[in-house]
Amino acid sequence: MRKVSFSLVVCLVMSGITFAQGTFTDNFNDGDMAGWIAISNEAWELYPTVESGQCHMSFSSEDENALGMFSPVGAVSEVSFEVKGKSGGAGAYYTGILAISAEGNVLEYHVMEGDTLQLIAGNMVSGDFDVFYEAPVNTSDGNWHTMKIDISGTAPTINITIWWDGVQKHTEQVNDVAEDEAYAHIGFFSYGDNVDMWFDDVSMTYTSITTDVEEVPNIMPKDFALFQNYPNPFNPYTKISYSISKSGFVTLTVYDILGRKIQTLMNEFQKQGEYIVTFDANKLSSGFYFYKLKVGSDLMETKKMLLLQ
Ligand SMILES: [Ca+2]
Repeated sequence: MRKVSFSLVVCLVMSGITFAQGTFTDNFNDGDMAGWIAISNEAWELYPTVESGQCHMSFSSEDENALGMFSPVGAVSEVSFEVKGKSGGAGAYYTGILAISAEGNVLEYHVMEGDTLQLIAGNMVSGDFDVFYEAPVNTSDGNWHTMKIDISGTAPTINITIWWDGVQKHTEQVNDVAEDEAYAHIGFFSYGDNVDMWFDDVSMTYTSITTDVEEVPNIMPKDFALFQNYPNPFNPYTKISYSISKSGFVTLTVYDILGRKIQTLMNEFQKQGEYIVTFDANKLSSGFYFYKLKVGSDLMETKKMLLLQ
């Protein structure tokens, strides 16, 4: 059962910046992962599934591959994210929490590797990774292990702390974060040759930040709809339509398979109604892309589309 609580929405209008706090939980017991953004090596077209009330990432191959899930709440800051993980036996090179900045280029954290817990902080662009070795742990013991990451503070200084089974394993302060890099997409993933991992019981508190908005309309989840693009697959044009039943600040953004922002199709205050936007993928390569509609401060929905050049 996926549960998004908007009861904590608090609006502080300061210099055109609006902060909205929220919580998100998912125990996958309803059998779906609506709203999650699944990621995969696009050549494989393999994605996480929901089985027996748990998220399952599984494949067997000698070719390294990765499966992952970004949380439905989009790029956030001041976030505390926790998820349980369990190995089904085949193991994985890396399994852990994924944190990628809103610009798609800053941080990735791996929480465990094989039978040894390692903490790896890296830059997605430069490829530079610092490895922090910790005591060996058995991730193939069939037991659930809890992974948690906190990202606190605002640009230019943020603090990142990681826990493993409730024990703090790593903390660091980053002092040169750009404002739009302080927000991160948070999720979890597995990477390796043979992966058989289960995840469950996601919980998250976060702050989403919107700039240049004077007020946040009171829009409930049923008050907007994002429709599947048409045509799909497409080459190179497709139309994306959505409807909002109350006025609000609307952003419609296209991301690639790694969560990097490709194009902002809409970014303005709109009145209630139905809207159609044409997406031109003429300069993009074939593959899956995601489009995310955000209405107000933290109500959003994501859908996947396929470009075949
Ligand atoms: Ca469950």
